[in-house]
Amino acid sequence: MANKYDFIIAELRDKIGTIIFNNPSKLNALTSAMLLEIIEALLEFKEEKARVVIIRSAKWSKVWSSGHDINELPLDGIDPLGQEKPLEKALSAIQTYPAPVIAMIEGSVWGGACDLTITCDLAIGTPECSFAITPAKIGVPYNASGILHFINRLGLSHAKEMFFTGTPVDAETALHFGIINHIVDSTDVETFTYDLASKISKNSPLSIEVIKEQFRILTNAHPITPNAFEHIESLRRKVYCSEDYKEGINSFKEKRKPDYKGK
Ligand code: YXS
Repeated sequence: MANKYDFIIAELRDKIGTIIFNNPSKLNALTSAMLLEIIEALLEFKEEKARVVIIRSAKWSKVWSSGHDINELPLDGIDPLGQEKPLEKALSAIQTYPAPVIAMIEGSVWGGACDLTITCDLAIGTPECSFAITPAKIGVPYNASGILHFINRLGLSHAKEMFFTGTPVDAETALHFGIINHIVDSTDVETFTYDLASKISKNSPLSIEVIKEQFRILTNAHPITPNAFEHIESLRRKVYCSEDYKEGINSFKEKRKPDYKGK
């Protein structure tokens, strides 16, 4: 499979697909262009009937991904995390991919990339990996589907601690919180991850596909009333139309600490 992408490398071997982030100059920030390439690569793997997909950064990465490209966060009153956005579409593509997607983590993981990690079915991290979900740091009103990913994966109290503090958790804590399934030394993490993928790839793809879809349906089975949804959206709109939202993004761009006023 010839690699035709600019910001990722896509490989397929023995029914195992691999997506390698390849935008080191931006610390693998999840730009729209990179996210659309991830979606396209997953479609390719689906056509090739890849039975497992591994998403990773280059070997020995210090930063797995610095999260959503902050320069692409809108400042004009548009929802930064609307369902039509490439990040949400990529998360949905991972959730609906008809086989397990495994995140192999080397380095630090930030914001939307942390959501991407826990949206994958499994995650393997090295002892040096860390994870931070950062909307509170940047003043972003995270969305309900993203918060549900964290509740489902980490449980309420761990999810609340990560969202409210916005600070990175280390590999041991990430294992305790359920973000990662295993901690494996950097020298062995590739062998471990591909052995795991190979084991899965030899099981029944039809059975795994329907089991994964049941996990997705059952974990998303949180019916809320239209009023509740509209209430959430009106609260979120107040935040992404606030001065504090602009302050969070501008302070990052100006490389200074934000001064939030609560309005
Ligand atoms: O100064 P230059 O032009 O070289 O650019 C710097 C950074 O501005 C840039 N950069 C980013 N640009 C856009 N979006 C990003 N997420 C981003 N992260 C970094 O990359 C160049 C090198 O960064 P620098 O000098 O800070 O590197 P470092 O090695 O000292 O520090 C690496 C990090 C990752 C610890 C640091 O760059 C950092 O804290 N980045 C922001 C991580 C973060 O908060 N990401 C969340 C993005 S917002 C998001 O994902 C969601 C919307 S939410 O917030 O809701 O979760």
